Amino acid sequence: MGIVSPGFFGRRRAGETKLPPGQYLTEDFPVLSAGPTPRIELDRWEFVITTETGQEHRWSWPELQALPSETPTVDLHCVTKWSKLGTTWQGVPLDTLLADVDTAADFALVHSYGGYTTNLPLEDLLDGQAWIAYRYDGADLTPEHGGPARLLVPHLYLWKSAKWVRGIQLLLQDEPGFWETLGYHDYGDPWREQRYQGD
Ligand SMILES: Nc1nc2c(c(=O)[nH]1)N[C@H]1C(S)=C(S)[C@@H](COP(=O)(O)O)O[C@H]1N2
Ligand SMILES: [Mo]
Repeated sequence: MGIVSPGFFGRRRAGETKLPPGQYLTEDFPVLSAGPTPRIELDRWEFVITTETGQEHRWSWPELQALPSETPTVDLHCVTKWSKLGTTWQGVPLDTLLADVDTAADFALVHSYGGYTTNLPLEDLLDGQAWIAYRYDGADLTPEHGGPARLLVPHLYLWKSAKWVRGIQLLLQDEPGFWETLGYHDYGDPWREQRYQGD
């Protein structure tokens, strides 16, 4: 009895709290944006995955909506130390969007409308860990929280969850995004408190 593989409980280690080190709980949903909130008309909206060879895979808004979606309930951890537990979203898993993409890339640089970028290993977008989310708490995602659609990759600090997501560039070599260039950690695992470079 009691033989459970380490990955069985997912990212939450057995016996640990749901609050990563250095974080505090908040009930409200703070808005953190490095610039103005872009407004994107849905008939102009598109999401594009670009491979390292320049091959493009595009989805219009109706095409994204037509894909099977999931409704993950996840905990959010911001590097400014607030955590919000049990948030419910609706979106398309990146597994679905990447399924037909032929790539040898190990890295992803996420691009947003408005110019924000953030980087992460491609494998962190796979295996049910990341979504293009367009609904939050049963309603369309509001512009300040990233609507029409944002990346949701809750196992990393929330700056990796690019709001107003426009596309993902697949890369053979890692390239830092906006906050990573300014000294934030390349990976950003809240459970290892990877806030800044060198952590
Ligand atoms: N495009 C874009 N995405 C972004 C940001 C941003 O400034 N621009 N801020 C990041 C940071 S630092 C955090 S903590 C979260 C905040 O998401 P929220 O405003 O929905 O709480 O969005 C992340 N995604
Ligand atoms: Mo943040």
